[in-house]
Amino acid sequence: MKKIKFSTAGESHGELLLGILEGIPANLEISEAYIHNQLKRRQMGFGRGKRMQIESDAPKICTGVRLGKTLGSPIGMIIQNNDWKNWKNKMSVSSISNDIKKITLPRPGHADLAGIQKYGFDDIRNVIERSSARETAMRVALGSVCRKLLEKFNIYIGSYVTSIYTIKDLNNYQNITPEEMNTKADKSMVRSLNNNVEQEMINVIKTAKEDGDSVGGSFQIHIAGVPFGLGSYTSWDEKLNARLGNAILSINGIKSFDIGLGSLSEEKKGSQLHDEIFYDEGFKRGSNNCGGIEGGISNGQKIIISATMKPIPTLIKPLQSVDIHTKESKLAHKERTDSCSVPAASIIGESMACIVICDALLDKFGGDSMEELTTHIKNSAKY
Ligand code: EPS
Repeated sequence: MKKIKFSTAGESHGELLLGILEGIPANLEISEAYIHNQLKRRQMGFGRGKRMQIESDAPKICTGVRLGKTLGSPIGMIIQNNDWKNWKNKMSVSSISNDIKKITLPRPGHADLAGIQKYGFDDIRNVIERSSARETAMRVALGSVCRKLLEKFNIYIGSYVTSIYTIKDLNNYQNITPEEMNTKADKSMVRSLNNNVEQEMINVIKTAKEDGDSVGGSFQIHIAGVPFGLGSYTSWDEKLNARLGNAILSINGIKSFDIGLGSLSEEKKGSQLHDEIFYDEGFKRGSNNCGGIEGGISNGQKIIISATMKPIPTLIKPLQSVDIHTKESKLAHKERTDSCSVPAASIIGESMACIVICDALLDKFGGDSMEELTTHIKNSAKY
């Protein structure tokens, strides 16, 4: 990240989540209500467990905003964990005398075993709490501020679910806007745009849940309105595709990331894949297989990202594991879980993309205030 810095803190069942976002120019209008609307989108989706019914995920802006506008200083936020009241002993900050049962059966696919080995813990609870996807609520909150900034420059981000388990939506939605995409996807329990596969997606999640199992899937993110020239080919860490990849692959459970046709590019010859160039009052392209980024630079077309999330590793019908203390062969630990959280992951993906595009925009155009940034973009942005 070049201009934006952010960090989050907080455990899944601790008192709250904490976030700090630095680098947002002064005078951006922002409200808790705007951020809360994005957080509500993350809470939705068929296949979530009971936790989302407990949480309201209401953000509180604590610093960096005055009278509805950013000050240019670090923006600090908190989100209370409503469930904390049920975990006060287990998550006590101070050492307490109560005997708290340790978790000793690592779940295959989770951070459990690698985590205790790395940090020398004898209780997997110490790993579960921070490796939980609960943390992503704060990423969505901070990403919403970046989304608000991007909207000021008509850059919009949308997403939808392309597959759940083996049920795929093969339609191409390049012709609809990200706003249209979200309007429709947000009404669907699985964030699907395709009425023909939506029910099948719901059914595979239902079956997985009934079987004590879980399912993953894929989603696509579309970013429209991005000017030419964000990112660069000049150095490895300037490339916009790599910066987006880093952000998306950092989301819990994400196993693959693609730009444009991505891994499907191998099925095409060069003559079939590359997007031909025409001129008609400006350069035009015949297609967008590159997904809006060439040579690590945005080319003015829609940026199209695909990502795949693995099935959640906490299983109600657990897999084989080994007790970390006794070394006895036993079934893995189980606790409340989601049977599918791909719809939520698509919102987290949108939010991470917002942070990266906002960072790249500020990197190229700069400005201490929104007024300055607007002037710089007006004077030099190419669309
Ligand atoms: C999540 C909160 C968690 C899980 C889920 C995501 O709440 P709890 O563990 O109390 O049920 O629902 O996290 C996982 C499944 C995981 O493996 O980390 C959230 O807020 O998104």
